Amino acid sequence: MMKQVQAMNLIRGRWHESASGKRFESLNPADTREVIGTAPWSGASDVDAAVRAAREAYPMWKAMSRVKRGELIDNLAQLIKRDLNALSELVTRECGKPINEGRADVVEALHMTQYVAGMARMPHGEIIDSEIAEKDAYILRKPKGVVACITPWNFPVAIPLWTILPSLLEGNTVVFKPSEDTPICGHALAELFVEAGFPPGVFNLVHGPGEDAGDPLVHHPEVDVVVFTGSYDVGRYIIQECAKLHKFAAVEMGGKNAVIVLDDANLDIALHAAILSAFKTSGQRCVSSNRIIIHEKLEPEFTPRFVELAQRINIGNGLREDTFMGPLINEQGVQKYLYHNQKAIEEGAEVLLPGGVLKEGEYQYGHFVAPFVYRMRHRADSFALKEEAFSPHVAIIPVSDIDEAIHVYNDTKYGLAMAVITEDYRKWRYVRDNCEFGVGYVNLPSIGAEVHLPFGGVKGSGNGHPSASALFDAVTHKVAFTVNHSTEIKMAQGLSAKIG
Ligand code: UN1
Repeated sequence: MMKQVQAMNLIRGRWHESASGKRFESLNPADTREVIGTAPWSGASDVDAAVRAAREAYPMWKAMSRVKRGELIDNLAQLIKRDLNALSELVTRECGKPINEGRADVVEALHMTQYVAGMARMPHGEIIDSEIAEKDAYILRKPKGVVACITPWNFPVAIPLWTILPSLLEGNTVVFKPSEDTPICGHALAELFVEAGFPPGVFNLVHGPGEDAGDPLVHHPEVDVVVFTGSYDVGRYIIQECAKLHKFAAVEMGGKNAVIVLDDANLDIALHAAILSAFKTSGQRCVSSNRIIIHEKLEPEFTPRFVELAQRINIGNGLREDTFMGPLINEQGVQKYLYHNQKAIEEGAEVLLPGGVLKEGEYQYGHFVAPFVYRMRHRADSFALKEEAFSPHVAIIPVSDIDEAIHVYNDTKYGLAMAVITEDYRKWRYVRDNCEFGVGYVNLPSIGAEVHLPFGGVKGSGNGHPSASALFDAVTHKVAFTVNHSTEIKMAQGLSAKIG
């Protein structure tokens, strides 16, 4: 058993306990007898100290050259590379996903770090002509101030860096609140920020649950921007609270994504894409697909093969290289999975794989569940077909043509990821133009986005401010700036500049 980590809050470059002195445990979801570590249970006064530190560091940080800020981010990239294996293992132990996925999480974090460091030397504004020859006009970007980054457990290294790094490069300072399910990954990241040489107060971290630490952070008057990735309910609450306080929020929420298999699909690609979309990360990505929408002509051949593959999936401790599916994150995750399965049965699902909680042998101390697969025609009033299950819960939904496939895809409150399987460019183009999503794929799974693309959805999946490479837009103001180099004032739009 590895040594337990004593995570701390990081405020103004120093490690702190919470004011209450209370701590909470982070357990390994594959074996809850293993305590990965403990973290301070923070409240409003800890949040206040972190936000004040960020506010005080802001003038110094935004005055620093953007290229210098980029160099600190490059230092961080070197450290992530150095610690890649240790971080990957920590991700797997703390959030349960298989080691190959733990590694992909850290590699994705590294890619984001390299991308943002490189952006430091890229053009950062635009020169644009004025109507008046003697005026030079520019579009500049200015930072917004203090950014609160509130992130989920399922990508405990990558998603924090999607949001923290663009904020920092642009000259904002940051207060980071990692998920209470993965505080030790958050702590490991904070240690690297310190080692990389970021000045005190530029990057701060407070641990704790949403109600006690997240809520005061969202409401703090000195926080200018809230960037959140997580559930629909919390995201919606954050948007509403920020609107009342006149502060900016960029939120990424859930999805009820789908793989759409059209009548001309290559069946092997369809099967492979469907299995990866449904079961990687045990269905716990916001881009996981709970739905396979398939043309009824192919469905009878597809379904038995899909069920056979789903049955063969290796479920176990993620530290084993041959594990395909690790545990769910916690008991609430298991309850949510069971609730969705029960709802599907009540709504008339034809159950093809009964799934269920695994408790025998090596599963005894973890939150392991098996794939639940069912066939069901779409129903507008269904809960199971329309609400996110965040678990290996998969509906196979037969449809009679491409228009019905598009209608079914769109008939949820979400609009995040969409994958279509077809050999026909006219068909994928039609699907692309008529489905509502933010991340789309052809002949691929609905998972697997890369950091230099925007990441975000429409409808209930987001509020129009995508993350990853697109986050630069959320954490900067585009400023118009015009300079007159004549000795006279001349106005645009033919407006007279004469006085009297
Ligand atoms: C998430 O699903 O929560 O597209 C983020 C992917 C990853 C990121 C997923 N690059 O699967």
